[in-house]
Amino acid sequence: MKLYHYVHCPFCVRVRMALGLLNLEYKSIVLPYDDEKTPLDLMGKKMLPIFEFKDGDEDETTSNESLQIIQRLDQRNILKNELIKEPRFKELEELLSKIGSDVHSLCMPYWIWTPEFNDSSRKYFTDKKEVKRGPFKKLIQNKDQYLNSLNKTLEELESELGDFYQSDELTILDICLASHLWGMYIFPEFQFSEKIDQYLKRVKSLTRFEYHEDFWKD
Ligand SMILES: N[C@@H](CCC(=O)N[C@@H](CS)C(=O)NCC(=O)O)C(=O)O
Repeated sequence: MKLYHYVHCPFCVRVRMALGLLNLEYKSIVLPYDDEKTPLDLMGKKMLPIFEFKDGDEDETTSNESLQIIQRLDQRNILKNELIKEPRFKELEELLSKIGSDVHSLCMPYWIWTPEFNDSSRKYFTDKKEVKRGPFKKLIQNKDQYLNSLNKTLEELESELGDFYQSDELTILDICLASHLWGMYIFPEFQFSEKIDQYLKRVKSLTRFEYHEDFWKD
């Protein structure tokens, strides 16, 4: 099995966390962000994650929808995947979109300096993202605005956290939430509250997740 992914992409992180939790072996391929050809050839659009299931599976063998990929991998339904059909998943999606907006504004200017990027993919990413969000320099100059907004959301989130999100067991909701928050570990001097940090560490441990492991393995 093969996963094509971007390290910074929360939807890709979802799949990596699920693969880790399920302890499944796969080939990890971090695509340069400016590689348009590979995703277009595989799926007809430039969007990751792309997952290639083992040859011989009856269903189609590639997918690029994180939740579908996870549902198919999680054959014993350890993550309670039916939760994505409940109304509370809609609520979580609204929360994720609030979190995602601030996390992206804060972290994109830093993600581009992580080992995932080279000069050409950094330029491609910056040019593309600055169209929507404005110059990265301005995002950093206005960081307090995004940090205040994020901290307010995180304060509200805390009341929903027991050991896990609205649950004492890890579910698909935690995979979605933790993967959206994870990028903030890159932001200089940012600290999650003790409660959220411990929560993320619990998810990390169960999912055997190492953010940049692709760059440090033998
Ligand atoms: N619905 C998809 C969303 C995946 C997605 O939005 N991926 C983004 C990266 S975070 C992407 O590949 N966008 C195209 C691009 O950035 O060029 C999923 O859940 O897998």
